[in-house]
Amino acid sequence: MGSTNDKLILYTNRRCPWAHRAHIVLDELKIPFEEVTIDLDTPRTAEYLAINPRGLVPALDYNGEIIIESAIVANFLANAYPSHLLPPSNAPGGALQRARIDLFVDAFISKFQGSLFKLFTANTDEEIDAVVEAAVGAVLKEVEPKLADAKPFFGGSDKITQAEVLTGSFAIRLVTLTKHEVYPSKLATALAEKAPNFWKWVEAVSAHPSVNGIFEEEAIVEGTKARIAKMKAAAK
Ligand SMILES: N[C@@H](CCC(=O)N[C@@H](CS)C(=O)NCC(=O)O)C(=O)O
Repeated sequence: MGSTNDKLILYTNRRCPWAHRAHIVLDELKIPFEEVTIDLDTPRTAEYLAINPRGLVPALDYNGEIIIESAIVANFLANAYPSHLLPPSNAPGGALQRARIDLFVDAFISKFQGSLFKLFTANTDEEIDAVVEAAVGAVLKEVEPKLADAKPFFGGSDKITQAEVLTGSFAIRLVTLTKHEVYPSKLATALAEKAPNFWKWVEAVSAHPSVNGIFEEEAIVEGTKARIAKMKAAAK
């Protein structure tokens, strides 16, 4: 169980949506921590590779023990510091609600977010339209129905939950990148029109201070543009 004596160090980079998950959970739980920024534009130092041999962010140092992988870090923190984010698994209906959250996150990440990676290499209008159609289709099939009772957050909650901890960084990027035409704006228009539960939820999540508090809009927009240009150049 987490305590006020815990010493936490988060190795992170605020540009990274996976690391952003750890920031959301730490902010929501009001856990003090030390933030160490890892430069992702240069090779990882031997010092950082000793902390995380995978060389990725985030990594969490929890009282001297290293935990890696964003979902594992975020779930560990939500379990160690019980809160509104996750019901206890032994509470009535708790295990089931946790399974619903897991299914929602799985659908969002593997079906919807996964389909967006193709935007990075889509060149023609036809290719872009095909990605938008697949992404909207994935939302309608697997995500929209799971948000029918969102109020405005998952499972009828008025506070964010672990579902938003694990998807919020991608929701805010969806709003921001379509607004700046880094992702096609027709993706936002189609989602708002065809998947109203989803779009209402996306907007509520993006407006939440635990989600937008560390979000550096300009840096994310410019960084994503640069990444897309690099991937398109490599694909030529
Ligand atoms: N599965 C990992 C993914 C983390 C990840 O891909 N982080 C990226 C930044 S967004 C990274 O550290 N990239 C460094 C590199 O590839 O050199 C997680 O969920 O923590």
